[in-house]
Amino acid sequence: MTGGTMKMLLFLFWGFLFSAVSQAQEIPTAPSRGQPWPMPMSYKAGGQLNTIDAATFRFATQGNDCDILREAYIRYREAAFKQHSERLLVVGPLRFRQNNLRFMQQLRGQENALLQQLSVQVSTPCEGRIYPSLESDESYALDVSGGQATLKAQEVWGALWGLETFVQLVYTTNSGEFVVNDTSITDKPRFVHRGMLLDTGRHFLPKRTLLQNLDAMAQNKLNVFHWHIVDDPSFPYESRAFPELSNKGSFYPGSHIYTPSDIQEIIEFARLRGIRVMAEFDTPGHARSWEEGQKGFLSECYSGGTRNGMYGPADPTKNSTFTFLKEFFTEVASVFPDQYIHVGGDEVNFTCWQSNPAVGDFMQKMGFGDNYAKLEEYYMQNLLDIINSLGRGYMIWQEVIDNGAKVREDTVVGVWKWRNFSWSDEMARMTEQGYKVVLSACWYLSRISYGEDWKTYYACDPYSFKGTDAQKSLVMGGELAMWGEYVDDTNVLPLSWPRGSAVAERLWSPQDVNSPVLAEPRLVEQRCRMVRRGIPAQPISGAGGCPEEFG
Ligand code: CP6
Repeated sequence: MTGGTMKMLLFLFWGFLFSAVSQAQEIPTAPSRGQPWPMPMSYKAGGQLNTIDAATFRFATQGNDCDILREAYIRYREAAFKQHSERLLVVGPLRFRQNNLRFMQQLRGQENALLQQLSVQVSTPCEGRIYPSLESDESYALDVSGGQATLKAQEVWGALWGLETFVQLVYTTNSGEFVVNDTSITDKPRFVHRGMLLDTGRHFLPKRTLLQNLDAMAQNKLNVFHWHIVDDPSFPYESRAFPELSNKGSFYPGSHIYTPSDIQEIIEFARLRGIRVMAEFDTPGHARSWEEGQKGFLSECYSGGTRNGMYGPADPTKNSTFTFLKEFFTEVASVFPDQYIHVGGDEVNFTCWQSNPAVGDFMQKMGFGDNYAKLEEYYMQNLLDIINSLGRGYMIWQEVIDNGAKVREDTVVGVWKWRNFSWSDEMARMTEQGYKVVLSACWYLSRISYGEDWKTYYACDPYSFKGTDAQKSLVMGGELAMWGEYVDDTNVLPLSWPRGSAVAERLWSPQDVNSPVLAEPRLVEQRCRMVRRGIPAQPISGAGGCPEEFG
């Protein structure tokens, strides 16, 4: 038997089986395929199908047009039709496929409507270099019915998410047709800050992987790339003003660095997807790598009255520390356009400061006694004043507030630590003091464990703390965190996806969309969709597969 005959027989067999199954089942009112992730605020879908001809389908802007939309159409055309139809199309000659389609249509008792375009209407002008922000309107409405499809959004940011949703609704029938069910969606995010932390200080991540990850974030409607760019082990950020920082402090100078043009490209790529890039330069702790190219930035540690060659946190006793920081962050503010800069402030170890006699003298002079939290507060206060003078807001880790620093009222506090057995206490404490908070304590995806741990991430709700409505309104959202100790280019994407999708739905969808049982089939489909669109997303349920995973 030839391969061709074999294929045809197989096709006939599957066609027979399919028709038997189809006749036995009710036509579902909501499709089992083409379901969006994260779940929209309101989602209604009917059994009526609209067929799309990939060759002639178009996105049609009504009114406001801009580069963001035009670029998105190019991406989303590719994503919509990058499906397994090509695989199935090779099975059997054309007349069989057409027969099968006709048969399916008879089953339904009516012809599918032909969907020729998606009309896109954005109310606010979007031309020019506009960036997403905490104030962005991300809402949209999407309707597909009887061969007509419209997407309406106030701002282009909502339109981008609407395009993502639309493309997720497209799937292929067994006969290889692209179809969308009649659908009506009104949608907006539950939280404004839906972030992902990537750590490029422990292991370098190449630019192409960061870009690919931004694509994955957009597929899950995450809107903040929190770039923990440098840390103790390495300083890959190439500074124009202080080139020695990366020349001396990166793992492989010249290759494992982010040049100004790399960073510009990453920010632009993110902007076109409605994603903010918030850089974190963590000090005074976690800053060992800074010392290599900026001698004297860190305090020296002592043993038995003499220097022991070790370094501690940044040295708050010298004026030169703050003149350097002012110049450095002035550059950072010119490189990263986001309204917020993350300045760290976590895990400051006092033992080195305690060992250093000059630090001791400074403590006395400042009247801090032996309260080293006061010294940390002094450092952070100076740094925050610098960021403030640059006209930027700042995000910090929770310890800065724990230590009593006075900060701007629009400060966003990252809650990462479990205190008294619960991060809830910390959320309550911070919001009680009127600070905006972003939760990451329950979303350390870099923690590797066996089994379906996406369910624990899915179950964590940022409102799970005791507080008033006013306190709850200070919750900006959350972030999944991919700390880099055991994460590099070989595993960052599989570890992040689709486990990160679980966090993304928690941050986007209404609070009551929280059943892991209902989520699982949609998450499996989302994972396959990500694989299809080029993201090596790992499997999440005990068994199964995607039709095109080995394509
Ligand atoms: N690196 C930096 C880290 C962590 C933090 N800051 C961290 C600590 C403990 C856990 C997860 C992450 N690796 N710079 C704390 C924000 Cl469990």
